[in-house]
Amino acid sequence: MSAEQPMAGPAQPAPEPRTPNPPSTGSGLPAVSLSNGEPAVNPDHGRSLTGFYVAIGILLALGLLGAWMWVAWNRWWFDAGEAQRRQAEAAARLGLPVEKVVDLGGGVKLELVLIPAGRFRMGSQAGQDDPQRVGHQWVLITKPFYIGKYEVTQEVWQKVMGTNPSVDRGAKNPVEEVSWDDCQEFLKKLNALPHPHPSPFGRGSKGEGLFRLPTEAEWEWACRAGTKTRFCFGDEESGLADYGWYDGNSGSTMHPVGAKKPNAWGLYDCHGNVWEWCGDWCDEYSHGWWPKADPTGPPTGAGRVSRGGSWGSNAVACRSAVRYCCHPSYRLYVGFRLVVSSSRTP
Ligand SMILES: [Ca+2]
Repeated sequence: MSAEQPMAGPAQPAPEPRTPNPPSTGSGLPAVSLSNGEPAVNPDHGRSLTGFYVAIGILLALGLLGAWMWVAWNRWWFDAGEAQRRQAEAAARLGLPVEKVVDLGGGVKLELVLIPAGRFRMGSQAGQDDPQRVGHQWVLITKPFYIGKYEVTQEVWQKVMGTNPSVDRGAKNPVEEVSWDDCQEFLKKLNALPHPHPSPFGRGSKGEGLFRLPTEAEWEWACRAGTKTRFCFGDEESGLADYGWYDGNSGSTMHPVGAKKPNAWGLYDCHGNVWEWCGDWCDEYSHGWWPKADPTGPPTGAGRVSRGGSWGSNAVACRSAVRYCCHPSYRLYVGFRLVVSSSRTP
């Protein structure tokens, strides 16, 4: 051993080869390697791509489902044939007639029409006049109800109250000059009438079967009869003269009920003749996407809602969505229409 020779140290382990055996791809085939020895194909790459495509597929399916639901949700309106089919179906399920006549005696009758449950968008839509009041609210009407085929007539008011406050007199004219508060007195007396019971539903423990004013939502649902247009018959004011009395055809006076065409559910004079009180206090619509079920308005307010316009209103004020808010003691040009609600679901 020479002095230049290094001293032998402890034995060093043999270095690992730079190119190990080709890693398995799991398929039994070796992965292709680059010159530095790293595999060119990540063994997890195929699974990652599969997961990516599955995720994209799920997202796409959810997107399509959401789009379909959005379209289906917004497509709430229907034509006259469908309106009548739903009305007949509701009557069959309840075992009640579409039209019900309540005899008050002395030849005075109340005629009622069954309105099915349903879903709609209440209020004005963009482009339907009255831009400062464009508003809407999704509403669910969860139970069918009966509503007056006509505005309450003077002979009906006279029969129940023994008086007639109207200025333009006529037995078949709608009663007018009645405040919201006056209507409450009328309802008390009507609901207290003795046997034969006037209610078509019979009475429940929570007020079902009693006559009352329609809610604002019930009124508009009944007036629209499946339409989303400005009027129950369409958008054109030129058609209004066939369906109601307004300042364009009334001759500045009211007219007997039922002289014009009904809507698809058989209601007369929803547009014009007299404004019609609803039960609700006035408030702004919620504008949200979450529907309100059988809304009854806010608990308090300054004015009660009336709907539909009168013989003295212009065509715009007679639209299905127009709402007019008045103090409960207000009387001018205002009458009302009766509702009887059911405790039964459709
Ligand atoms: Ca009316």
